[in-house]
Amino acid sequence: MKFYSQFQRGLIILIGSLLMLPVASCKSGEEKASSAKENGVNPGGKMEWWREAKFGMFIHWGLYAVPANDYEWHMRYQKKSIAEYSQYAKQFNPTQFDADEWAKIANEAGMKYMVITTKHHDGFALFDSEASSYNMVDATPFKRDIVKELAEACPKNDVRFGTYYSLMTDWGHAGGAMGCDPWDPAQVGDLDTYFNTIAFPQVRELLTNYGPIAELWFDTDGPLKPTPAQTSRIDSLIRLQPNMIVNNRVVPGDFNNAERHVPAQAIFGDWEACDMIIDNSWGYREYGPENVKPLSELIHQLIDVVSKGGNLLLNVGPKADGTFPKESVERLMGMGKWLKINGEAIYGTGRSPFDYLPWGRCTRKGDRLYLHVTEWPQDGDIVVPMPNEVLSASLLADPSHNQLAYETSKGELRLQLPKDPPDSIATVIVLEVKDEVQPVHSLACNKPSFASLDESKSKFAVDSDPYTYWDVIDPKPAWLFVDLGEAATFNTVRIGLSTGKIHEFSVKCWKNGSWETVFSDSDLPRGEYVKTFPPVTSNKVWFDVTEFDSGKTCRINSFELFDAH
Ligand code: JFZ
Repeated sequence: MKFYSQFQRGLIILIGSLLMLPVASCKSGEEKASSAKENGVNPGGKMEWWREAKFGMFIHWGLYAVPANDYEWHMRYQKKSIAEYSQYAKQFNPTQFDADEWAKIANEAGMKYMVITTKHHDGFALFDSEASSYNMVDATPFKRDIVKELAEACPKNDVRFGTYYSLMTDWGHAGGAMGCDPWDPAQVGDLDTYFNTIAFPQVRELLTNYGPIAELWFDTDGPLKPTPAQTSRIDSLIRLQPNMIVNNRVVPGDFNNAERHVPAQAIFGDWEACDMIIDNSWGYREYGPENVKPLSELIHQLIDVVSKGGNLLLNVGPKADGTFPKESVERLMGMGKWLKINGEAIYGTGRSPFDYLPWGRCTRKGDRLYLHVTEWPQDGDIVVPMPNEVLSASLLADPSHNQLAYETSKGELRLQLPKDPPDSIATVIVLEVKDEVQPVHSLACNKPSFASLDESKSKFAVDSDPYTYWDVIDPKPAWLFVDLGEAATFNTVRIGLSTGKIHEFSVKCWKNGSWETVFSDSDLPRGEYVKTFPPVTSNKVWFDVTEFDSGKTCRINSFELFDAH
């Protein structure tokens, strides 16, 4: 350890002990038992069905299904000209496409809505468009309006219909690729002209010709944002469908978005995670069995997202012949089967009052807690960190509601489970409890903190908001220090990284006048990282980041400590 950092640490501890910084309370205290309230949003309005729905189908389909490599970014990755890439339209003849079949699969999977790429970045529209003949009806031998057929089939199958539209990016029309570097002279043009002649008219077509649009998912391939004038044009288009829910990627929308990772912490407000069944590809590409995510991973992700207050939009990339990859259908049927039994613990539920549970996740509806046990306990017991009186405890899958044995002591509930899990992927226990369940947060929540750089941001790693962050920046080692005040016992560290690469890191605690290493580890994954260790008791914790990619932003959204068992 270099003298410099030792010295700095001593100084920080001194300052930390001297300054009794005002600390905002993590307890909101008045979390009421309604899904909207638990998720930190106002009940009612157009979001209601969406908050109940929890699970939707994302579909990425377009010309890129023909080459079936480099997925939906094929055109840009291969630097194909518009003239070259548009040749795929002549081969795009999905004779096996059956809108009713797709909607039926979504329904059987337990999905309540569908969002399809009506036009992705390549600029090719799956719908009949007056604004551009580069569309399914005018440019392919198939000549059918995919969007119309799905918009009609979805409601018949109890699935709401939504549209994805790449608004800021269109590599297939002049001006639409100005947000990235155009690679074909035919792409060069004026962005405003593209908006006025292609994007805005097409969005108008989508919002007027296809009945109610449940969700509109605007996209961009980069950082390009609309100007205020463009935003007001977009707003007036959105008003064509006042009940439509809009994502926030391009304009300030109705919900937040988490793409291909679930943050470690729960998110307040309405949010949606999107992810894929076949790894690393939204649009269809050739894949191997190792690319298909296991059913357990997909079910766990759905539970994780819902327990953190969000919806999951799970992607299918159909093949050029119009069918879903068979493994995708298998996984979807598996999810539907699980939801048929356990749907009560998903639909219409709100986020967990417990920020971390070592054996699984929790969702909540009214005075009911749903415990989703994903790690079946070796000793047969699970602990719920609450003192509430239990009125009933049974397995959700058990129609006779046989009561589980439990005991309460020291403010905790200990439930005795059957020896073997009734469902090896996730078994749900329904608890009916008296009184409101109080939230249990990280021991580090809103405690005074310091960091190497950027000092002013360290508090964002220990607040309860996963959207705020502390960026790990040079010089190395970068570090974050948390002063717990009173000594606390903890056996779990959870870290949420959203971007960048952290190669080497360790957590230390202050013990008998020196820093003791609690653990060291390498390759911090994106999303949720959890490390458990024998309980340690300390009042000061140090998170050291010794090796990281300085070139790319390494963003720590959360650093949490729990005493979990
Ligand atoms: C975009 C598209 O480029 C991609 O092809 C796909 O459609 C996906 C769902 O959305 O990709 C993004 C957009 C935003 C982020 C990451 C990938 N982001 O904000 O992290």
